Amino acid sequence: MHKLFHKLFPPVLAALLLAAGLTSANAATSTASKPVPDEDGYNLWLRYQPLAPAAQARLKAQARSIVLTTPITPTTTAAVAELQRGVAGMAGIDAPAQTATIADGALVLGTAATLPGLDSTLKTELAKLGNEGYLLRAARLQGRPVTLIAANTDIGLLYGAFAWLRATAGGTAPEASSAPKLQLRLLNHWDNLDRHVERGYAGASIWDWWALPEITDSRYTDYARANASLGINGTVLNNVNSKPEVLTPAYIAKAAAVADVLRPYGIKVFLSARFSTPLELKQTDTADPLSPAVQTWWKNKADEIYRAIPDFGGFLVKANSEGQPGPQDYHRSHADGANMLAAALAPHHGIVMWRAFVYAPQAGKETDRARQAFEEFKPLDGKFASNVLVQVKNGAIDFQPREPFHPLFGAMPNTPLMMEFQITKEYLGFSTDIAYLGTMFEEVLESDTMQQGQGKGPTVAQVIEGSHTLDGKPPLTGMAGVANIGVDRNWTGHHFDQANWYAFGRLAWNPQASARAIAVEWAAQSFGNDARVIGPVVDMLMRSRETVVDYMTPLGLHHIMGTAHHHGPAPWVNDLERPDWNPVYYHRAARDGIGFDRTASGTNALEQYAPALARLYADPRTTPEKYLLWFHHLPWTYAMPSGRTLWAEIIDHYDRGVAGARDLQSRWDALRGVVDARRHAEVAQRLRRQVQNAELWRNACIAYFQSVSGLPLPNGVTPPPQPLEYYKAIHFPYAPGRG
Ligand code: GCW
Repeated sequence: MHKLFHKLFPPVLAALLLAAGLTSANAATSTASKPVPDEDGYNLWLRYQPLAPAAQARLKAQARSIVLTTPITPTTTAAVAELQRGVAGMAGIDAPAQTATIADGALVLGTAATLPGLDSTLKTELAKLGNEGYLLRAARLQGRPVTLIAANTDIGLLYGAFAWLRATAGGTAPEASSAPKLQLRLLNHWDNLDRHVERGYAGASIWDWWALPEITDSRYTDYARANASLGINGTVLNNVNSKPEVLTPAYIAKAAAVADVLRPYGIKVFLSARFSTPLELKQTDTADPLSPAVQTWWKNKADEIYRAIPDFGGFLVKANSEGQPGPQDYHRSHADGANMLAAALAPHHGIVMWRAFVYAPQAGKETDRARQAFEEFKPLDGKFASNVLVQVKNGAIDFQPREPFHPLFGAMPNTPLMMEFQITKEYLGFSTDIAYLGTMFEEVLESDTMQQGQGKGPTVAQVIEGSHTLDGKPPLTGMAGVANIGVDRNWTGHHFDQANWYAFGRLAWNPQASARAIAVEWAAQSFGNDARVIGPVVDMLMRSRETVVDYMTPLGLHHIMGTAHHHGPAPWVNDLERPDWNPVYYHRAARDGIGFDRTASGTNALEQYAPALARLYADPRTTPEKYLLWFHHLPWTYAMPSGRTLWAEIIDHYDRGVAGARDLQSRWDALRGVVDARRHAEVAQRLRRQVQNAELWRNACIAYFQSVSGLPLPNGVTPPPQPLEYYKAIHFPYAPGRG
């Protein structure tokens, strides 16, 4: 242990740092003179690599010491430790930490009450930043030039520390001040208790339920650091397809052990609750939400959980959806179910996130699947308890490569709606294909719901920020992301999939942030603040999702993936148990044309949107091309604005998709020698798979749609190298991640 550390660090803080395993002595020790070593990706965007000499000199001048003016707590300890780790890595110095003397060039953490001589304008600014905001500023304290990390709480200080490190690593000016626009910024793990991750492509679950509670993996702390660095403040540990056992005493103790590790980082633990838990555990004889015995059971259960986890966040519930039990089993509504659980949690300030991902439980009774969540939930607007949020997927079908925003956004002004994005890429190439979701999340968030007229908003971002609510009360707000994390060394399977975790967290903090700016930040921290890398990596990220849309589901096509696992093309599938599971249900390709008519002449799902939007999209000429076949069934010969026929346009997109995948590959090849060899090779391997995947999609879809359209291929188009039967015979029986 460094002598200076003991001299300057009070023993209590030193002990805490040691316990956390985060002292400067075992922080990254690389210096500017060493070459960048191979990376395995474990450190995510928290690499803290040596800066260029001029930036290092600036950093050294700003962090001669780290002064904590607030009490030493696990959270402030984590903040100081992270700063020491970052400064050590980026500047090669051990910045001594202490709690007393403010010297020139100190990095000072504190609140309005503890920062000596803080000027009144800064105090006023700080007062506006709430419990999680922070302020970063070059300032004078007691006449000494210092760098301030100021906040109103310990968590604000931790977020401020991470923000300062992010700016330093990326060579950008730190944000002067920032506060989150959403209250709940949550990961949803679809992790089962046996560690299988539904739709997981990065190995087993990081939650080792078997080993818990006695054994906690050190990875949990790094998970917490990574999430806190983005401002993620909650995590639902288990799959929405939940099991009753997760609410038994043994599993509550396990969840409590995880909560203890995450708590210093401001991350609350939530659980997915199975609606029929008391019945299945044989502790009640019904799960009817209006049964007093059931209500009492849940109240007692909530009390029991809070005894073990005093800051437990609450429940996430998937009910009456895809076979999960729910209140409708007893002819009760979603609101009855949600409010019963909400009543049990309310005394403890817990919340319920009730998912709107529902579609008719019985085959044969369904209307257009895209209509069903709206039909069930819109009538319940205003009927939910104040500690309930309705969690709505970004689109009305299911996490497709592209979907128009869900019509519920903007349509339930008296109910807090929480966004559910999927970070794991169930429909976008698992963890083999690069698809930066920042642009997809941004596209959804900036969509104009047109509830107040075209161009007048609110946007989806404004809806979830709660700025539209009529009664003026600050509602609960939130965003959830279905996690893409597993035990793979690099956490996400593909190095580039780390960017999706990152982008989700940054957009949950500020839903109006720019996907490109986020990509730049991520690239700088993940690959080095070097223009030769950042430019090309950001270009790759920014074009990647459109590339995937092009080779999978261009022009508004959707859900034509392989059955169950959702990998690869299967537009021909027409024999599944329910019509709305079949790709043919979604593309409706026939001799006369292709696309799903959701206008008044079809299912009229369009009427669920605001009138201004519904009018605009009723006409294929004024429907954005990217959603064309989502809303319209059009002849193959329909004349596109490009001058091509629809048939030729579809083919052109598939060709663009393949060209786009090859382009990603050549851009990456050009970075050989600039990016560390290990990550370069690992990404290059996956890009080869991505090109193959793009070719398979292109060839199979062209072969199939040609068999339906009966049209010749336009001049110059390369025919698929194999007959349709060849593509139909390809199966992926062991594809990962199935439910
Ligand atoms: O996207 C679909 C998935 C299911 C998932 C379901 C849901 C957890 O294919 O695996 O189940 O949605 O969101 O509930």
